[in-house]
Amino acid sequence: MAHLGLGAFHRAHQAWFTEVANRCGGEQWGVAAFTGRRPDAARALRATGCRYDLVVRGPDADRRETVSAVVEAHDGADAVAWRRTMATVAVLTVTVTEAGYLDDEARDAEDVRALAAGRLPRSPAARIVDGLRARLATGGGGMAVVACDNLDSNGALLGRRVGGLAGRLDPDLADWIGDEVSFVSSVVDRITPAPTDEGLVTEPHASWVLAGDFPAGRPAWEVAGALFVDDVRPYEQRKLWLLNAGHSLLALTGLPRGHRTVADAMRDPECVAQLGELWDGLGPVLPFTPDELDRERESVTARFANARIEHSLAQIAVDSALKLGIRVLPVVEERRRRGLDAGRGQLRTVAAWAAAVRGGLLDGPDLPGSPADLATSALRHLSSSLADDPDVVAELAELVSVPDPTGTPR
Ligand code: CS2
Repeated sequence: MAHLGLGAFHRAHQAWFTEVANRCGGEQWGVAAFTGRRPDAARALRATGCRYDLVVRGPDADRRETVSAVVEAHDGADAVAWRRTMATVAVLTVTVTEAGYLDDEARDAEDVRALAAGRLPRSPAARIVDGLRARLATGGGGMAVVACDNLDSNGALLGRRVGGLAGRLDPDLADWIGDEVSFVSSVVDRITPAPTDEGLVTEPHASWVLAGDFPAGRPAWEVAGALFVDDVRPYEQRKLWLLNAGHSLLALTGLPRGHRTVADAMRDPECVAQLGELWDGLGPVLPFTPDELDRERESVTARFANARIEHSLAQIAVDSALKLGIRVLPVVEERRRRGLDAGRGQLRTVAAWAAAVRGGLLDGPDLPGSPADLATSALRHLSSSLADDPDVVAELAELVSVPDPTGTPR
């Protein structure tokens, strides 16, 4: 199998699932991994023969595991290795962050020109088109592309991006992709902070829920706990709206309160109360019973509170505007569709983002000063439809005007 986006998360998640599947005997799989944005990651991994240790850090103790499922590490710009690999693998897994799924007309046009000229394009979707074209040219059959980033219907979205770009290049290639390549949606979960001198630290919890076909086979990831389902949506919404939105809330409200890590923020009763308020907003919109949601809240609370994991709030705050559009605004939209208010915890997260941008803590658009204008322009930036809802604007305006003890509105 191949992987695009070699980073800490891949090594702690998909590579680890493959490692555990291999350990149980049966078919042995290896990963040829390609970096997305950091060629140095491939060099560093090659230096250890692609083997590495994971420090699995529970609340009380560590466990060390050696992973040897990654068998090749390549600079993502190595077109020869990419095409050779994509011609033969059964599965490609992808972790390219939320930003990797964005379409951008100028970049897409440049990518289509690069593809037409036989050069390796820049965006992940266009790279996949390049690899699939090499596969078709050498007579390769169908394969699976598994999206592993924190977005709603990630596989379907990636499939549309790849199909759209392929169609602009070569309709026959687009038809072949449509017929033979399966875009699998998946929900991934394992808290893995950016590695430090101490190496690659991850939490004990690891989950993976997948929906889609694997026309050329796959590792037996289920032995490591992966779940194969018909529809990932309920799992995806629960993960994005509860855990990931919780992370964003803690980052955006915790940073201005002087906290550095998720666990630090979890020691602040105010942050914990806001997290509870955010999660209370999910009850009416998630297809799980109150008991199931309570259990999930408890489990995520314990994971966030694991003080032996140093998960930096600044790392989570990166790309906040994009993340809120995926983790928080869909909840507001769903609540409004059901005739409910916007959700106070959800709007508090938006207000915290607006305050952080205005206070220069985060990069973002120019936001005007008065609460009503600020609320409208923040919403306009994050979600085109909500800014036209006067109730949502009014509720948000009320929250952005509340000053916190450090003097930053939140
Ligand atoms: C986090 C995620 O950085 C972030 O935005 O919310 O990386 C989170 O740690 C993972 O999705 C956990 O599975």
